[in-house]
Amino acid sequence: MDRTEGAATGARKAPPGFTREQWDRFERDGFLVVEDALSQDEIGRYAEAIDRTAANDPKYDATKFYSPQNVVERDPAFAELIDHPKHIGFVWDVYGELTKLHLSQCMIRPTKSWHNLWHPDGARALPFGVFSPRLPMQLKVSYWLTDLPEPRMGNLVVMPGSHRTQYFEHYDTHDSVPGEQVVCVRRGTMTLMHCNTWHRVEPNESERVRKNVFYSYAPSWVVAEDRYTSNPEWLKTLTRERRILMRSYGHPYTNTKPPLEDFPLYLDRENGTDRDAGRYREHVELHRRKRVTTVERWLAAEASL
Ligand SMILES: O=C(O)CCC(=O)C(=O)O
Repeated sequence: MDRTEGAATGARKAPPGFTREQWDRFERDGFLVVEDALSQDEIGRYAEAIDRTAANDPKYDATKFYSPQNVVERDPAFAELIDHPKHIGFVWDVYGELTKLHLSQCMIRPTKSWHNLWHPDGARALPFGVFSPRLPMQLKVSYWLTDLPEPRMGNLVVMPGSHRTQYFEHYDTHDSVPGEQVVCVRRGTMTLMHCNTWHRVEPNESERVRKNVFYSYAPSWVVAEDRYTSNPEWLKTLTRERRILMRSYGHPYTNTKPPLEDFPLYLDRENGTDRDAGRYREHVELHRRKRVTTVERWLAAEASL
């Protein structure tokens, strides 16, 4: 039986995610740019949240690179970004019902501050890509809150297609490499990066201070990057989806097998159902059912061609 069961949990349909063309580009490059994702109001609100966070932090030094983590707990504007409708559907297309916020971070990159060497995200000694050579075990969303029209403004630099290799000659250097993409963006742009994509950061030789946020997502069973669990009082202030996405479980294995009340995270965006029709006998409970992700469906269709 095909059921629509949002009413019991208050679950909502998943917001829009990848178009097929966007997914193909993301798979090809390990990187995707979506311009004008944020309104001017949102750009202002999130930039102000970064300024507030810095102003409230005794460790902040305006001359230095600043990148606090688990910022969702520091400011309501950052909590709002946990499931921002401009990106959460993209993430859900990959991680489906086990989506977790892996890291929330804001960044300030002033003139001549420290900048990263070439690296992929995640484990180095045995990278995520060894186990998951195609799908990202971690997906990094960024909202760019400063115009970065030219190189040497503290831009992110990616090597398109490099997510398919475990080795990169320029690892741990600042080398400028033929074929690299210096990410020059208008504020309000969203980018999505595959964790295996090799990337570095340009020096900031401009007078402009770069501000952005990074929100990474992963399957719930990958250990989060910036916390063990979240403050229970703070969790109570969140909406249902945001609370689930934090995956603040008292026992570690619950990340692998979340409880029934955390399902569905979202209803199917097309037909509003909480389960895939015709897969299981009726008695199998929702949290014990595998549900096919959008990306999985696309890969399966490709494989059967
Ligand atoms: O700041 C950036 O553009 C990228 C930072 C980075 O390399 C990282 O967080 O892994």
